[in-house]
Amino acid sequence: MTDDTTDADGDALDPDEVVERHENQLDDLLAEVDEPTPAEDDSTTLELAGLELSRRDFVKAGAATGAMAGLAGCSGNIGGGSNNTTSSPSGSSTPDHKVAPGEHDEYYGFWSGGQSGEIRVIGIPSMRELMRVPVFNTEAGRGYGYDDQTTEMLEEAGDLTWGDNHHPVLSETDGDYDGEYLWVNDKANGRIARVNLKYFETDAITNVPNTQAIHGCSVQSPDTGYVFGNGEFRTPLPNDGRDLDNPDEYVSLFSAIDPETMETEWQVKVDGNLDIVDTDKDGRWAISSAYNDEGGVTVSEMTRDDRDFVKAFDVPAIEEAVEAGEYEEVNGVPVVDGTQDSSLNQGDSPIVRYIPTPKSPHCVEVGPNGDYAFVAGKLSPTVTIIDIDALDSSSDPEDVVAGRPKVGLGPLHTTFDGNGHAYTSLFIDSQAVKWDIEAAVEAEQGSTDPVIEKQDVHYNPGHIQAVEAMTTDPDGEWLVSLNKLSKDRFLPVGPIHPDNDQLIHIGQGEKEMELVADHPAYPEPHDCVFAHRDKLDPATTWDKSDYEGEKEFVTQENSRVERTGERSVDVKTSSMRSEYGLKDFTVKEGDEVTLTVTNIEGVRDVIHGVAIPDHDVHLSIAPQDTREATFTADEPGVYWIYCTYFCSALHLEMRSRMLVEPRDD
Ligand code: CUK
Ligand code: CUA
Repeated sequence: MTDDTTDADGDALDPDEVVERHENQLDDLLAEVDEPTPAEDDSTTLELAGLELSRRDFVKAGAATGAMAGLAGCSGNIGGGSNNTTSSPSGSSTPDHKVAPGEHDEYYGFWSGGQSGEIRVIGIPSMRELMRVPVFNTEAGRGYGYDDQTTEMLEEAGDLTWGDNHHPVLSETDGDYDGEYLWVNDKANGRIARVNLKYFETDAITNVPNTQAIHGCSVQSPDTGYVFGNGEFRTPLPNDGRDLDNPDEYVSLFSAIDPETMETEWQVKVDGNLDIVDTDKDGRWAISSAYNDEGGVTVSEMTRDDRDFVKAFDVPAIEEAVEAGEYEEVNGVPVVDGTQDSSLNQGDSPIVRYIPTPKSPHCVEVGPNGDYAFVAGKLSPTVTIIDIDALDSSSDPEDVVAGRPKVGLGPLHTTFDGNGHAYTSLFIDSQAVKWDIEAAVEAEQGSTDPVIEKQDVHYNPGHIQAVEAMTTDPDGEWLVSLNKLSKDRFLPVGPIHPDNDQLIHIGQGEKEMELVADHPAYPEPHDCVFAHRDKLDPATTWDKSDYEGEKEFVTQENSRVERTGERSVDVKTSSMRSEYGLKDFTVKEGDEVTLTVTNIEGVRDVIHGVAIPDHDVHLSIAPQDTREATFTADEPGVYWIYCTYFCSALHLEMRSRMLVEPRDD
């Protein structure tokens, strides 16, 4: 493999050479990764369902699926199963995914927004976007990052303007979604945020110390004991200028965050790059996929060895170590040594189990009954099934591997229907593969027999999620494949393409998969999570007792201007259809103005906005809510304040005036 970006003659690569280089690189990597330890006879063919194809053909097939416009399904149905294609079979018993006007969806879907930094709320099965919840980004539509409260929260969390959120996770009680909170990671900046699902608003962001790239994010089942975050990038500890070019000293950190206080309680440093994390259903183990056990800093170094190690964190044992003072405090957080050489990892009960897997796996997901964790191979065509009970009882880490079915090329993520089936996304093959979990445990490692069916998707799927799949009792019925590339699936909109989230009907798992809808997605969701609508109870107006003592509820009678200093003034006003409590107010040039506005209405869906030209102020105020904005009145003049929500027939007349007097001293 070459890491060069020039061809043999030293010329810059042309686009065709770039494709060829990428294919060769993948080909090299894929050729060796069937098992943690390659077989003596390292043949270059894969046998699937009686077919003998070279790995090269597989790579080509995957590439072709994406490259050929209109030829959906060209990679065929390798691996057996039915000949399921993209057209709906006539006479199918699939329930309608379209939701009639005025009807509600059955499920809430929470999508991470990737580099847009937001959470999107999408109804399932209609796939209609219901709302966006800004998290790490600013968003004027909801006044997020424009009022004082959210601005301060964003400033305290690092004063950054964006985040890269991948993994939304829901709070649980008794292993089921309780509809209270959602947490999501920021891979870009090592943060975790919490969204309050009463108000569908971000209410806390924590900047996790000592880490870059919080990637995997999971709540500790069954009762949201912690929120766990995986620091993916290895850095010096502390990262203060030491060991700059000494990668051997870099570590990645597993962090445990208190879901209420959002404080980082403890961290564990480990070898390799931590990737995704999920927990068992009893509060004992958190299981993380990981790659780059080599500790490399380039692609070729990171993929040199044929195996990596999944890490299983024994949470009570780590808590004991913290309790016993067996840690080093770094930037105020106890950091426990969980590297392979650590004294805490010798003997019969290591605090972190290192479980060998084929090299560079991607995800880990724990199945609904908590028996198994599923680690998709990425560069290996297999999913490694880890027997969670065996983590405690077996001394040889190899013994915890309960099965390793061969499912297809580029497996990334797995989801569940609650009826014994797993569904794994195949990035390179551009397919969703349905397979039988118990059959895979019974079968020989590397067997394709557990594979039931493959469904082509368009194209190159990352996460795959079925409804309620992360609970102990998934519903089956619907599954979404979050495809990274859409290529030719939509009207062209310029060179940056939307992703394509595809809705697939799976019934209770007894049916064939049926692709029913494409849904363009703004870049770039990674994952989503679906909760039945009965599990959430969002507020329709604010409850002012939720901010009592923090902000005033300003009535019409109480609307007023108070000078608080030589150059500062408080302006407090109510709002309702179709007037502000103050029809105008006067401040002096250079004043710092703190504007407090209450929406005194109690009627659902009557929102008022506050926009002040040239002052970068925008508030969105729901009924019974109060928001504040602080700004400087720099320039003398008249400024018309207007309402941004079309709230009534007199909305256009809903105005106030800010009169800024010249200051003559
Ligand atoms: S990751 Cu993006 S496809 Cu951040 Cu869960 Cu796998
Ligand atoms: Cu209030 Cu428009």
